[in-house]
Amino acid sequence: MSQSNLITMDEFTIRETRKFPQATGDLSALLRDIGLAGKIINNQVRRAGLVDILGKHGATNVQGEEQMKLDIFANDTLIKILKNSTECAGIASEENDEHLSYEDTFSLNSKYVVLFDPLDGSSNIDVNAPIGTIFAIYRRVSELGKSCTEADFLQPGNRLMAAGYVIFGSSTMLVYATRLGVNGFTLEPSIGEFCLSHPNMKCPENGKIYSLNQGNSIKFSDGMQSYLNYCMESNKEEGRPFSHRYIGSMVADMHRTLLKGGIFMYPADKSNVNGKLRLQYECNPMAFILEAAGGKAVSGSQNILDITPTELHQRVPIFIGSKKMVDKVMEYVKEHEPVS
Ligand code: P6P
Repeated sequence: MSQSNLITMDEFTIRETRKFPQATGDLSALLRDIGLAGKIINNQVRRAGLVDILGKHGATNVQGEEQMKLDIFANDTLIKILKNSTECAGIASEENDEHLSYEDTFSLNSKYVVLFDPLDGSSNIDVNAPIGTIFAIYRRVSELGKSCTEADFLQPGNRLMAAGYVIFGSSTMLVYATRLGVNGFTLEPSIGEFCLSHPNMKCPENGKIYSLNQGNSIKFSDGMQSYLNYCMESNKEEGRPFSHRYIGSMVADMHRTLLKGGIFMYPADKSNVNGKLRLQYECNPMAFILEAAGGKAVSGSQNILDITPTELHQRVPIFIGSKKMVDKVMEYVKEHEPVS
């Protein structure tokens, strides 16, 4: 594609805004700011190994997970960029115990809040496997002109205005969803812009790839065990219908699922009764994206987007991807244990 045909993310979001005369362009500006943070983080990720940015930071986060230097860099970058944005009233991050309200006049009068996992999959950093930033954008429920409240960050996923991720993989892409659909933008390094490369992304209704950490299977419920047996038994038939793929980086596993179809699962198990992944800045944004692309996302007992959050860092089980595959695994889960 010649550079004259490139549509940058800014041009695209402005065009989308023009479809709605009453739209103010604030969301487009916020997405631009998140894109800027993504480019800055990308710069460090691409040079990891050459600069003193690899390895452990020497502290743990609220989850009790060891923080990597790049985790901290990504978190600090997002906090700074969104503080300088004129569209963000405050943030909540996987790396921060509490939400953060920006107190300058612009921010106090901004109508959006952003939740993010600044660098998901960071255990993959040192082995050069794909990692990513996940973000979720809500309209604040607290009063304009005043500080954000916790309620701004405990909204259900069905109240999301937009959600997306930046994947630092073989190329760097920003994928975001609004209620209008899902679009993907690839970073063109020569001009430093995210350019439209995957318009109107749709998740295939069915797929052949199941993605989960099989190492946990001994702790899975009978329903999950029976589903895995179904996948492996099916492979004895003519023409293997299933492949197992698991990168251990949610953004990478979800990007593949969105593009190729399949199902990603992080179920509850005997030692993690709520699974591992966090509702507000991992499961809800991914569920919003996949449902906007025609996929499905459930916790087992309900749609992810309908869960009313009670804690900022709460975890939920997740089954997400091609609608028919999610329905199939739920048949097994519900057959063996009527979910609450
Ligand atoms: P496990 C990365 O730490 C992460 O939060 C997700 O990106 C990933 O899907 C999951 O945890 C991997 O967890 O237990 O399989 O290592």
